Amino acid sequence: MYLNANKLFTFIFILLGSISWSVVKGQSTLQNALRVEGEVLKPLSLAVEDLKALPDAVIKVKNRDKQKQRYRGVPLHEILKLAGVTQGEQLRGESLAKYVLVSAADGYEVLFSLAETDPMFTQKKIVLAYELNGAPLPSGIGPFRMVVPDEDRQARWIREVRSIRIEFHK
Ligand SMILES: Nc1nc2c(c(=O)[nH]1)N[C@H]1C(S)=C(S)[C@@H](COP(=O)(O)O)O[C@H]1N2
Ligand SMILES: [Mo]
Repeated sequence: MYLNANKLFTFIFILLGSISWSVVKGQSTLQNALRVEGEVLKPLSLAVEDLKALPDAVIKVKNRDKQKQRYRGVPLHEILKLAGVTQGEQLRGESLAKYVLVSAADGYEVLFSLAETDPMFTQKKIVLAYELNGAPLPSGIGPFRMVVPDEDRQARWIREVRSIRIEFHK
C-alpha cells in the first residue's frame, strides 16, 4: 500500500495520542483504586465499582455542624473476607496480634486491631464509605472514607483511603 508522508504523520499522531490516553487512564484508575495487602491470601486492587458489588451498609450520622449525613459503603470485614484475611473462628492465637493499618493520600494513617473489625467479636461497625447523601464522595474526602459510627471522636474516620494493610505487630 502506498503511504505518503501525510498519512504517516496522521498515523503516528493517532498512535501517540492513544498511547498517552491509556497512560493517563491507567494513572487515574490507579489513583482511584484501593489496595488491600500484607497478611492476605489474595492482595487486591479495588475500584469503586468493585466495592459496589459487595454487600453494603448505610450509616446515618450527624456531622460537627449537626447536619444529617448518610454514608453508604462496604463493611470493612467484607473487604477483608474477599482478600482472605483470618476471621471468625480462625481469628485466635497469634492472629490476635494482627492489625489493620489504613493509609490515606495525605500520609495520614490509622490503625484497628483485626479483632476490632470482626463481627464474631463485636457489634462495632467500621465501614469503608464510597457515597455520601447519595453522591460519590467528593475529592479531598473520597473516593473512599472510613466511617466508624460509634466513635464520637472522628479521628479514625480517615479520608482519601488508598490502602488497607494487614500485619503482625512484629
Ligand atoms: N486523610 C485524612 N483523614 C482524616 C484526617 C486527616 O488529617 N487526613 N483527620 C481526621 C480527624 S482528626 C478528624 S476530626 C476528621 C474530621 O473529619 P471532617 O473533615 O469530615 O470533619 O477526619 C479525620 N480523617
Ligand atoms: Mo480531629
